[in-house]
Amino acid sequence: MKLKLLTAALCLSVMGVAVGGASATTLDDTKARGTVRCGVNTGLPGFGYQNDQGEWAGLDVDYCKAIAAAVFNDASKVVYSPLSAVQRFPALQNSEVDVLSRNTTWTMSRDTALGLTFAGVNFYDGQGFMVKKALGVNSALQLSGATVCVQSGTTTELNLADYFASNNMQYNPVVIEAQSDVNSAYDSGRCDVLTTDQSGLYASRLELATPDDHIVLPELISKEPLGPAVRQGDDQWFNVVKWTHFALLNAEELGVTQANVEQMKQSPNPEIRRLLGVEGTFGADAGMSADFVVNVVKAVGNYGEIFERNVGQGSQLKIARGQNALWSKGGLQYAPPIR
Ligand SMILES: N[C@@H](CCC(=O)N[C@@H](CS)C(=O)NCC(=O)O)C(=O)O
Repeated sequence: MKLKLLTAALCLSVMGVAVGGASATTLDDTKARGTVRCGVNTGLPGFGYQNDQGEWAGLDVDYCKAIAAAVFNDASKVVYSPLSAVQRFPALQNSEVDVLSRNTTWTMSRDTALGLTFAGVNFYDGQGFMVKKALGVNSALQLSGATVCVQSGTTTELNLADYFASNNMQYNPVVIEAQSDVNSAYDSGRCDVLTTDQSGLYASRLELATPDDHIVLPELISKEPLGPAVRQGDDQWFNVVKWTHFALLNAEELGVTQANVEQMKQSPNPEIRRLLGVEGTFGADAGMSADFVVNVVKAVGNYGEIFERNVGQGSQLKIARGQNALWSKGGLQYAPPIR
């Protein structure tokens, strides 16, 4: 209920009210306000959702906390705005949020026509399909003629059309704005198939009446590199978000964890000393404190810790690291050095 009211209020402000643009830089405004305004999912387990205590949690939410820890040394200094797929871009464009951290795919048109800038990829994903086991289907190529539930305003809707057209298959789309309604439509049998990012399928399956009656098909029909985005035209803020992300990856690569970050400050390894601000002026040059990475890792852990806690083995989702492993472990996650 609380969530619905919040979303409704936000929706109104997206449609009607012009919230004043940034007067100074986003970093100055953020510091003056004392909070980071973070656009998150309305409720996607593992990524952005409110837990049983009503607290925001998830991999994307930990990025909001990491940015707040980087700027304020206080991960609680975040104002969360739950945004649907359709609401998310206007909210960022109209300066209602400072950063969008919400399972959003980095695409060319979002970088150009929408005027956004992606600060990196914090989850390499791809679009998949879920069906009821009882349908007896084990490949997406058997789905011709199916009714497919899909959310509007997403890359998902576009990829779906491309996939069926390029495989000469027919389908009946049921296009719905709110993902919770998409999920209930599928659960109630209105559609044979549910399609979204594979991460979202595993998250949605947990919320179905009988999760074990459904399978995620093996095909991935698209690349969905998900990551935090900011408005174009403010390189200083872009750097804050980008280097918070890179710091999380570099911390994992260098073995700096939430538990050992304090003692790692004594490390003789020059890369660790630069990362933790013991040497150099890297943090200050970016408008943050010298030891911003210490504050970030103390608050949320390194990237691997964030992953495992929210979507990996420490979570109900149990998603494998796969492409999200570090480059040094066969994955795609790679950060430039602090130099
Ligand atoms: N990654 C895709 C899809 C993102 C997306 O919005 N996915 C849905 C399904 S997992 C979602 O998060 N819906 C929740 C909502 O809109 O409240 C995109 O950026 O367009």
